[in-house]
Amino acid sequence: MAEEMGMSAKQPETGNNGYEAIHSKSPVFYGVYERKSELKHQTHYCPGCGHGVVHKLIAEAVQELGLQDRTILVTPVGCSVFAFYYFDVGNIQVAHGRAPAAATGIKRACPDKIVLAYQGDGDLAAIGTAEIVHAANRGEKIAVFFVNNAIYGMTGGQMAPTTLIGQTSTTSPWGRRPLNEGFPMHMSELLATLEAPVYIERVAVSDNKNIMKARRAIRKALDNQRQGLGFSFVEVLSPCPTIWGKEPVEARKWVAEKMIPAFPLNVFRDKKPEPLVDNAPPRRSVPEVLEIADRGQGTGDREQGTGDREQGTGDREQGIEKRETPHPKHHFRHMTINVAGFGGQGVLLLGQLLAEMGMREGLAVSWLPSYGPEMRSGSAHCTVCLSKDRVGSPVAVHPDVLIAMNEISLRKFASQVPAEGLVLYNHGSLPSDFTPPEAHVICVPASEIADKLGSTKAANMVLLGALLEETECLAASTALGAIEDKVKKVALLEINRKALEAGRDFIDHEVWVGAEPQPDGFAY
Ligand SMILES: Cc1ncc(C[n+]2csc(CCOP(=O)(O)OP(=O)(O)O)c2C)c(N)n1
Ligand code: SF4
Repeated sequence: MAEEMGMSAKQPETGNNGYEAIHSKSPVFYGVYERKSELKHQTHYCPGCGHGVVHKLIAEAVQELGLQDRTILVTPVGCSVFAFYYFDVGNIQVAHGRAPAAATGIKRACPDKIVLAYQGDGDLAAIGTAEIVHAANRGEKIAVFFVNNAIYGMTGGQMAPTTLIGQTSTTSPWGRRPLNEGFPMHMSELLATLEAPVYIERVAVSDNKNIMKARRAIRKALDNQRQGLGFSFVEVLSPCPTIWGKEPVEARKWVAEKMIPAFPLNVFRDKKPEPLVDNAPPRRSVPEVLEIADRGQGTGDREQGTGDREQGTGDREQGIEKRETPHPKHHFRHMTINVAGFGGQGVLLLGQLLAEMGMREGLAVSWLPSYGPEMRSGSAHCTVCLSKDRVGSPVAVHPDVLIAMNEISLRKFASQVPAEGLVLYNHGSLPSDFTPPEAHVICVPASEIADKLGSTKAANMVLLGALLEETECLAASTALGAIEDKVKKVALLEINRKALEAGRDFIDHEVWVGAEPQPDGFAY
C-alpha cells in the first residue's frame, strides 16, 4: 500500500530536520489485504483494538530479524482468526485453543522454521489451557504471543478466565464474583512455575512507553527461537474498546489503570537453558519409518476418519402449554422473519426484540443468529420464528418476511421469500440491475430516516415500525415495552421511539402501489 500511496516501504525519506519519515508498512504485511474486495487496505479489527498494534510489533520484529521466509504463524479462533490475511509469512489457522499443539507439530517437523502461536485469552486460557501448559512444560521451541483483553471479543463479550474481579460481561452481568466465577487466571505466573520455559514476560499496549517494551519483548521471543532456545511466552495486556464499551483512548487508559494493577507487568523468566542430554529419538524420514524407503514414494494412504459427529437433537421444551393464551389478533399460526445486514446495524438486536415481543404476546418463539467472525463489516443475520404452536425448527428456508438492511442481503436472500411474503429493503429504491423477487417489496429509506432523527443506528427501529404497520404481526405497544426494557440510555430511547413511529408513518403515508394506498394487513 505504501508504494501505491507514493511512499517507499524500504527507503525512508530524510527531511530537512534530519528526522526519518518511517510511516511505511512492514513488508511482512501484505501490500493489499484481500479479505474483502471492497476493503483492500484495512483490517477487520475495530478502531483502537490492541490486536492491530501487536500485529505491527510482530511484523516489525520478523522483518528486523530477517525471518520472514522462515516464519510460520499459527492463528487461533477469536478476533485474530483472520491474521493470515495480513501477514505475508507461512500461515496456518487452527481449532480453538490448539495453537500450541499445532505449533509443536510444525516446529518438530520443521525445526529450522520460526513458529509463532498467536492466541487470545479465551483461546489460550479457557478452551486451550491444557495445550499451553503442556507445550510450555515440554519446553517446545516456539514463541507464543498471548493477547489478554480480559474478555471474549469475537463472540460478543463473554467472561474470560482473565476477566477482572467486578468486571461485567455478558456471562457475568453483575460483575465477576470470585465466589461464583473464580479469580482471574494469571497465565504468565502459572507458566513460570514450570521448569522448561526460557522466557516469560507480561507487557501492555497501553501507552507508547509500554508499547516500546512490548516491542522489545516480542523481538526477544523471536530472537530466542532464532538461537534455538526453548519456549518463549509474551503476554500482552490489550484494549478491546468495542466490547468494553469504551472509546479507544479510554480503553487504553483502562488497560493502564485497571488491568496492569491486576496483572503486573514483569519479566517472570529469562534464562539461558541448561544444556540437556539429547535423548530424542533419531530423526528418520517417513519412508524410513514405514520401511518403504527403497520403494520410493509412500502410498500416501491415510485413515481419514469417518467425520461422524453426534448431532444433538436440539429438542428443547418450549413450555408453550404454560404460556398465556395467544393474543387473538395474531392472524398467523407460524411466521418467520429473516433480518439480514452487516455487523453494527443492529440486525441481531432487531431479531431479539421481535422474539421478546412474541414472548410478551404469548407466542412460542425462536431467535437464531448467524454472523461472521469479524466485529466490523462482517455479515450478520438472524431468523425469528413466531408461532402459536411449538417451534419445530428455528431455521426458515423460505421466510415469510425478509428485512434486508443492506444491498448484499437483498441480493442474497430476497429470492428465498415466497410470492405471498414481504421484503422490506433499507433504501429508497431497488438497485437498478436487481430483478425483483415475486414477493411484495417495500423500499424504506430507514437509514436516512434514522439519520435525520439523530442516529443512523436506529434504522433497525424504523424497519421494525414498518414491519409492524405493514403486517400487523405484533403490537406496536409491545414493541415500545420491549424497547424500553432493552435500551437504558434516555436519549437513545427517545430516538428509538421516534424511529419506530417514523417507520409506521412511512408505511401509512408514503407507500403507494400505483395510485392506490397499500392495503393494511399482511395476507398469509
Ligand atoms: C470449539 C469452539 N468453542 C467455542 C467457540 C466460540 N468462540 C469463538 S472465539 C471465542 C473466544 C474468543 O475470545 P479470545 O480468545 O479472548 O479472543 P478475542 O476475540 O478476544 O481476541 C469463542 C468462545 C468456537 N469457535 N469453537
Ligand atoms: S471486539 Fe475487541 S478484540 Fe475484537 S476486534 Fe473489536 S476491539 Fe478488537
